[in-house]
Amino acid sequence: MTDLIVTTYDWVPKVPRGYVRDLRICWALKEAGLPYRVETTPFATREADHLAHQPFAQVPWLTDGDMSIFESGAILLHLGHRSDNLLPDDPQGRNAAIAWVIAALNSVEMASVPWSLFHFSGDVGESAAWTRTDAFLQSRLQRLETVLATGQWLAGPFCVADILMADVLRLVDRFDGLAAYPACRAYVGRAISRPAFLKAHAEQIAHYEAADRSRA
Ligand SMILES: N[C@@H](CCC(=O)N[C@@H](CS)C(=O)NCC(=O)O)C(=O)O
Repeated sequence: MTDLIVTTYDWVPKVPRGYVRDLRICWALKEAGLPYRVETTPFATREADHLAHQPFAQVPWLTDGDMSIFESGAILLHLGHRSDNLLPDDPQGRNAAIAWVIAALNSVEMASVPWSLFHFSGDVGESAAWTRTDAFLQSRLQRLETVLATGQWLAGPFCVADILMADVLRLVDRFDGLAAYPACRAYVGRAISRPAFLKAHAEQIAHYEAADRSRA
């Protein structure tokens, strides 16, 4: 019996499928070869039990025995301590990986999420707000392009920082936002051609298709 449980929604609309953040966790678990199972929480209602695990009523969260951990970055770092496939074990490599985990979330995703929201709402015309948001993301991508042009992965070997950064950039690529950044795009391509990503992605799509069938 496995003690690692990833909780995600029981159902989501079609648009976010393949991008729900439990994928980051399942991808990492597969990279590490750690057994786990997926449980669900209602999408339609956010009950007290959900808030007890995730204070913003979001997903994912991970249960590891008696511990419950929320925030995809925190979960990935937790898992990193269980597998050298996820975090290098030398101090320099480990610190670099942790720095890139935080950079993916706090320097790149901080710019990419508002940028993506403009795209989801189709509001990418001439407004000052869009122009500012786009410029913010471009400034991050320009720097990242230089970094990714010089190495295959962010911190030496593939690690949780690459899971996060590739997942963040994958959403930008969905709206063709990496067209001017060939190194970023090639990096995403390398990451998402890994068997662990392909399996985690296929399982997320299948999970929500099964949910559609049980609602029909
Ligand atoms: N910072 C959180 C973000 C979690 C998040 O945005 N989850 C989305 C699914 S990918 C969600 O639950 N959205 C529904 C909502 O915010 O109500 C993390 O990385 O875990």
